[in-house]
Amino acid sequence: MIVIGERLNGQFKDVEKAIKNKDKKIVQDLAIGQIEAGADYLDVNVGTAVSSSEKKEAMIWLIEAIQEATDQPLALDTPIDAVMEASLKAAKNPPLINSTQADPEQLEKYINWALEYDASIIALTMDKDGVPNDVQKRVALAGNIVVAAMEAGLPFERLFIDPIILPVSAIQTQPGFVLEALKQLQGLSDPSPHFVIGLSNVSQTASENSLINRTFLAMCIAQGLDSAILDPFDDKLMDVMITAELLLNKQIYSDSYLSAYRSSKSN
Ligand code: THG
Repeated sequence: MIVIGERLNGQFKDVEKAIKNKDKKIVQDLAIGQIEAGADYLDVNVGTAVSSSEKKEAMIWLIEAIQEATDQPLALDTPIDAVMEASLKAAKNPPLINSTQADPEQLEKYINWALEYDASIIALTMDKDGVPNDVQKRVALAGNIVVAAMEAGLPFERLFIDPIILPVSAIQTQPGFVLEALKQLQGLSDPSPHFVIGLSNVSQTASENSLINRTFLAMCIAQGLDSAILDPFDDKLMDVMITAELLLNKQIYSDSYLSAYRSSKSN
């Protein structure tokens, strides 16, 4: 699994406060901690910590604070074009663009940025009409995304398709749609793109969020999910992720497979 640590997001109170107070230590501790817990990328999102006009400055401050502590690649998480472009310029190592929607013009612009900056890219199976309320449109938009990547010459190893999970507390049919879309999208192209979700969305406003997250993660991995934006500090979640991959024969079994996986990540 390609793990994208979700914790450097202004949605979290500690990060919001750090952005407002320009407290680098909190940011840097979260960066190092997530890497030690198994994050391959660090998602960076200012959230609602600052007003729209201050988002670019806040994002650059966050990126620079993180990069003083680590060279781990970043997932640049912003829906604003100007903030994305400035973030791409600020990122030291080839980042992951998070994200573009599947409308042709935005896809073309963002895929061209991925090529220009040597970046990878997450493309969402949604367009200007919003998140599809079914499987079929998700699959159709994923097809458009793959064609756009192919036409632009972006290698599929650098393409992540996100079928978008919404909170189960709000729309209970959505998790099933995501699972079925993942299933239908296997074998979409050879080689396959990656498949990613923002896992914690599924449990937003629910009280059993950790349980819901880890159950849904196991189900998605069984349908071919190979990357997730998640909380790497949730040990039970990470255990489920590692065990799901073991059961799919993607890790070698030994009695100490959990610690073997973790030490392979920290080396
Ligand atoms: N797809 C892609 N990127 C994404 C998402 C996605 N980026 C953002 C988001 N979704 C993934 N990250 C989070 C981070 C936090 C939460 C959910 C998803 C979350 N936060 C708590 C809340 O809002 O209730 C904060 C709780 C707290 O402070 O402890 O749930 O889908 N490509």
